Amino acid sequence: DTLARGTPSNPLKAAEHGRDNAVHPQAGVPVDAPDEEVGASTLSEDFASDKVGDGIPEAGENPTNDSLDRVRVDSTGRVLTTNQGVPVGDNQNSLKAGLRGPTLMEDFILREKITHFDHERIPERVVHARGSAAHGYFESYGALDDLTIAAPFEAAGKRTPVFVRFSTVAGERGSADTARDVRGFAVKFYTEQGNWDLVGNNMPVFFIQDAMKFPDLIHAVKPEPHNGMPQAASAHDTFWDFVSLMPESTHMLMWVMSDRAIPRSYRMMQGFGVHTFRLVNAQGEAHFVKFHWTPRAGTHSLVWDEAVKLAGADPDFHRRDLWEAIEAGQYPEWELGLQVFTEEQSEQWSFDILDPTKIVPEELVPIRPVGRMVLTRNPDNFFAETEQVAFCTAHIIPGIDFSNDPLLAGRIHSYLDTQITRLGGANFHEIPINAPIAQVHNNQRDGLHRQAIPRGRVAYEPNSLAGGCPFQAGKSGFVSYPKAIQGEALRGKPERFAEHYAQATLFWQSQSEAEQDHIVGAFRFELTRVQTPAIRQRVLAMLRHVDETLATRLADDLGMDLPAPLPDLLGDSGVGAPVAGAVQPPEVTRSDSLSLLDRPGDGGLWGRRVALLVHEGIDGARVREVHEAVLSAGGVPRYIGHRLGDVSTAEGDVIPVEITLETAPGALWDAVVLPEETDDAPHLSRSAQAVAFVQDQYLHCKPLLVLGHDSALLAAVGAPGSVDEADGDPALFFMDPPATPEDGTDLATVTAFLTSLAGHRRFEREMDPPQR
Ligand code: HDE
Repeated sequence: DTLARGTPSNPLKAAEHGRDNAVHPQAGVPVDAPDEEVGASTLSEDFASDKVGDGIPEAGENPTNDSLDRVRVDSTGRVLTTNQGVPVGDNQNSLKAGLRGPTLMEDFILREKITHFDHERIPERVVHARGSAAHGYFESYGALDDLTIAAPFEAAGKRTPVFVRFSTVAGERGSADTARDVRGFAVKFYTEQGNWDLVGNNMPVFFIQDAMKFPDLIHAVKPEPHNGMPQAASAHDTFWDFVSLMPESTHMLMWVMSDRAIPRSYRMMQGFGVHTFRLVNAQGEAHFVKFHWTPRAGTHSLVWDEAVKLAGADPDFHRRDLWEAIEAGQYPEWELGLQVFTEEQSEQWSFDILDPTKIVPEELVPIRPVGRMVLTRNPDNFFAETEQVAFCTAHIIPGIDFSNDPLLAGRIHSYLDTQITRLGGANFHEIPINAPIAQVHNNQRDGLHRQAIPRGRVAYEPNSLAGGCPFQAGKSGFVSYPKAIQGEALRGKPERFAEHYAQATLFWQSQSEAEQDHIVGAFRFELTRVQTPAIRQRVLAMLRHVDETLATRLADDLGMDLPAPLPDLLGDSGVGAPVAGAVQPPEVTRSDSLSLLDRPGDGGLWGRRVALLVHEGIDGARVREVHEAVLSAGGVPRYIGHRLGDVSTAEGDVIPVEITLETAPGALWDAVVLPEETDDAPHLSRSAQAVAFVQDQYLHCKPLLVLGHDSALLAAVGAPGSVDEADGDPALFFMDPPATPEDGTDLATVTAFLTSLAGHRRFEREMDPPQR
């Protein structure tokens, strides 16, 4: 206890608590409700900090810190020891019989060190191996008594500590972040009623309807077993072979081929619980619920060419982005929303709410905002926290319950089971990052690596020798919702699971023109990599059920004729058989909320990265003013040049180059600021690196700002090179030169540039399909 409160064994850790953590989540204790309007972000005024801000909170106030502080280690000023605490005199040389003689068996120091090293690795997660995580809190907007007794929703302003891990699915632990893939969005709530894990994805539906097919799906998407290729990619035969034989995957394929699969940042994607869950209130009444996380920074994506280049330029792109935002005190934030509905309502719908390949359109059930989640602290240690955290769908708390979704049922088993292999035994709940802040008392005993030291002779219940303790909680504990169950044991699917295309069509029809272009491009890329023509044909045959324009465009792009729609192609072989009987028409055929553009964010820059290209003789005053404007708008400006070192400005002082064109190519930046450059005085337009840099910025539809009326560099990449030619490009800005030397910088143009940057990309510039 003395260690846990106030004196963490790592005193440096306190310095990593951000300002927003000053009000710590205390288990069960509500904090004052935020003054501002419900849902309004406090972020913009709240990230005044070098690394951490002021108002450093007492370590240990956050209840998750108690368990973590107990095991934190800081070696500052300490002597090096063995694992038994024996001080080590020489950590350079093994013990030998004579300086040139054999090393001795008795060198227990060498043997302990090497043995430990030999066992450093644990199996990676079979899926979602690549991920990044952070600590933070969930804050409830108000009491949800009418719906649930779940602890996080108990009172307005109540904060519950969370640990959140984002991930890709298919790639191995060391794969690149920007692969086209689903993203995991897993949240562990440490409540005083135990841990609740909401293990979701950034897409609201899934490929398959039944857990029975999960190993098949994953075997199909993972590297092919004979040659171990390709890494972190669905663009290969086995994946498309499988999904084209499983028409139920059509809806999810639309999401995975959309820009959602290449997010700009973990901070800029939605999260979904996917399955229907239940909320249960104090009266034992249940409602169905779908969980939605919506980012304050808006939903924004990369373009594919950029994602490919990022995989080389910085495979840690998303990991770094999350880490740096939190270190800078610019805390990522999401709003939690619920879609709540009754069983009776859901019985009327054309789709089954137990089918995880379906959404409940927001037009049918609007989203009710209930709280916000803010991530405020990076882990101390990647392995101890991010790698060892164990999320389990089975971890629910009183007030929350499952539905009969058959995919969810398989997950309830799988997550607990997989940790036993991955974390080496049944006691993984004792690993500090997994330990609940609620106390654990039961009669489970022993197992590998047991930490707890249960006292007394009683390890059974009922007992009299320990006064009956630990005793059952009865009605105040978790009580399963008494759902009615009927029917025979049989293998099969409910009727409404049979329709696979209506919501895929809904998704397609709800996308903007640019998003539709990107979907066609993604299918084309993936299917071009597929080697077996019959598989391409089957995918096209499937897409004919989604939209004829989509199928025709794709057939065109692949140089193929349109095949007959899928069921004919599959014949009687089964899985793709046509839907029997009349299908109820969909309630909703277009939903703006399915387009990324529907959630542009709050207009902030949210740490977007801006490159300021500098060279010898640059207009220093001007570039510094833009630097300042980007910084104060919440962006991250960097001076970038050919080589490290200083460049002299026209005014005679210097600007230090922070990073080079070679180490930080165009894909790494959200926008670029270019020097004024005429044909007579070329600075950068003769540099291959600068040309490639600006070409990517331009073709990836990012905002560009020129510090004058001319840019020979832009002209060199085929873009409008002067203010007179730039008409009609909404993301290309040329600053007016000062009329007199005393005139200041053209700040109106800088502001327009920054507004464009907050709006992310302008796809008017895109050349795929080719411009007319
Ligand atoms: Fe998972 N999934 N999954 N999954 N999943 C795992 O658990 C599984 C599914 C998701 O950051 C594994 O601890 C089955 C849907 C996330 O640590 C494993 C089925 C959704 C994470 C597993 C599904 C997810 C996992 C691997 C179908 C979105 C990463 C390691 C029946 C709602 C959590 C582990 C983290 C991880 C099984 C389908 C999300 C093997 C059997 C649907 C975010 O247990």
